[in-house]
Amino acid sequence: MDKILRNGKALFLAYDHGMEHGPVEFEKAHEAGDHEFTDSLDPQFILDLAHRGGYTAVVLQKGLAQDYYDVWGADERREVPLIIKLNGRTNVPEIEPFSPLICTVPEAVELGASAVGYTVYVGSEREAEMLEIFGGIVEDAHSAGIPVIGWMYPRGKWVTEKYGKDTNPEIVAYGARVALEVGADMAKIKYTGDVESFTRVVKSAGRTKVVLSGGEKTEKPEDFLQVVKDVMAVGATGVAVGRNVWKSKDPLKVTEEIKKIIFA
Ligand code: FBP
Repeated sequence: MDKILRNGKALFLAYDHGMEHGPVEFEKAHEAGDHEFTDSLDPQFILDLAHRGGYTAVVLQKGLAQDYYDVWGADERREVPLIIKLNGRTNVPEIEPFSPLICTVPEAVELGASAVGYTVYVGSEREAEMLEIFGGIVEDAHSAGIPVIGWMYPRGKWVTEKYGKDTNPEIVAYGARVALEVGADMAKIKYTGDVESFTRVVKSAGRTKVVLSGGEKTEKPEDFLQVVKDVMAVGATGVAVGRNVWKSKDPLKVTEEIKKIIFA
């Protein structure tokens, strides 16, 4: 776990959106940017950003790990550890949320991963399949000596029916607890909207570390930074951020602001 942390804190640059949201997400980012260092459609741009920004790890799907990370400089690879996201899906089919496995733990290790990530759509009709696969991943990763991060995202018609929205604090805390129960080392969790409820989320996760899942880009960078402050104040280990950095006008500047909070 220490490999993907600095002083016990996590600052991950998330870049699995090409799979989850499609290129349109990066094009919007490009249009919004006016900084010399902004072209998030290009994976190399993200790797350079991760390096220049001093991220403690970068999150990629297997294909990018193979075509970009694996051929990156040895110094850069050492300085920016890799987290491979093992499953993924597009946002095209209108079906109950399910994210199939794309990469195995041995493949991820072969590609140089220091940790692996896996999305569980807690509450989905297909939750049982995802939990079963997740259990196997925890076993494989721990046998290989690397940590597992659960993207614990409540989602699906039952979540909407029973909890109203997927950021309802009760179902988010439930997701955090599931990560602990399954044996994940870290849970990536969306913000519940207020400090009190997020405190309970962190407590629900027990000894499973909690990292904030960045979320959609906020209109003002200060709003995102306030969320980072709030979650760090109640025991989060750090953040996994994507859109609030590489969709911003100045990704390196926002990165520095986040670092001031996380490594304070
Ligand atoms: P962001 O910081 O951009 O929200 O990235 C975090 C993340 O979990 C990504 O890893 C993932 O691609 C995306 O959000 C998924 O978002 P959603 O499933 O809510 O569309």
